[in-house]
Amino acid sequence: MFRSVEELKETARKIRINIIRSLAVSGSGHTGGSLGLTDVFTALYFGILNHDPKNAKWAERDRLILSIGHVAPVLYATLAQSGYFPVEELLTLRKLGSRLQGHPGREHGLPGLELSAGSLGQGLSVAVGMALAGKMDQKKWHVYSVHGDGELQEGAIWEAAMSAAHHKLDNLTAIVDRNGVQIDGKTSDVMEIEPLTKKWSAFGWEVFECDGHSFKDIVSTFNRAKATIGRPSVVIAHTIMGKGVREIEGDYHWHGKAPSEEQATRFIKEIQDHS
Ligand SMILES: Cc1ncc(C[n+]2csc(CCOP(=O)(O)OP(=O)(O)O)c2C)c(N)n1
Repeated sequence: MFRSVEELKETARKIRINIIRSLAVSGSGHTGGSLGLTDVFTALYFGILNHDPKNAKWAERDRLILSIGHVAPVLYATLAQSGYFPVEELLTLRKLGSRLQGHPGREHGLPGLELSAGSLGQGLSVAVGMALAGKMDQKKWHVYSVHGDGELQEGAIWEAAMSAAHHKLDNLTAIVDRNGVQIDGKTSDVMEIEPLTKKWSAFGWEVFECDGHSFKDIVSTFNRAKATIGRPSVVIAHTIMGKGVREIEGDYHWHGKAPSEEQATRFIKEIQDHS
């Protein structure tokens, strides 16, 4: 399902606009990380994943685990853009009875959602279990799990990382949103996670890095990661929190804040003008 870089850019623009619209209507939620991960999600769903939005439970699909449930708006907007459910449903974000809760819950029946998430540090263990099942059943599908850099401060991540290497899970690719910030500030101030490539490497993983806003780089890096044999792979995607809106870019205060209607109008115009 390869798309041209221009098509991916246009799709990412639509997704960013829908993220802002949904957050402005809900009045709460996580804007910074969602905008920062938009290019990675666009590349995954429109250029990498083997999936079928019309048949969300297709047994042979690649699995994408969102471990950082708080950036649900980017997952929801990407799933809707892919055709899993109507784009208009994004405006029900965080409403009572909606399938799109602030942190994703499978009990609400949203097509394309693989994991209920929100409590940080758990997704990699789930991804390891899925990848192990895929190996046992000799399946060809690949498991991707998305993590925050602040999330890597959770000990459970490293327990899962150790087991993935032990079981030689080359059908698993973890993605780290390396935006350098978390809820309370810079990761280097809250709890240093460097040297990150050496850490993953020491845990037995094949390590890749990419510019998380260059589609060419993201797509080629994911393709190389998927080709890894005999060990799990991790892609450290260098991103900017809030990418696409200058007022938000790099500002951790936007980790968990939604735009007002007035801000949303300005932000959407900025994204539309930047073509
Ligand atoms: C186990 C657990 N502890 C704390 C939180 C609260 N929390 C939500 S997001 C977050 C920061 C995560 O940082 P990062 O992974 O870098 O995400 P980003 O700020 O880049 O979106 C925290 C502490 C949580 N959801 N789960």
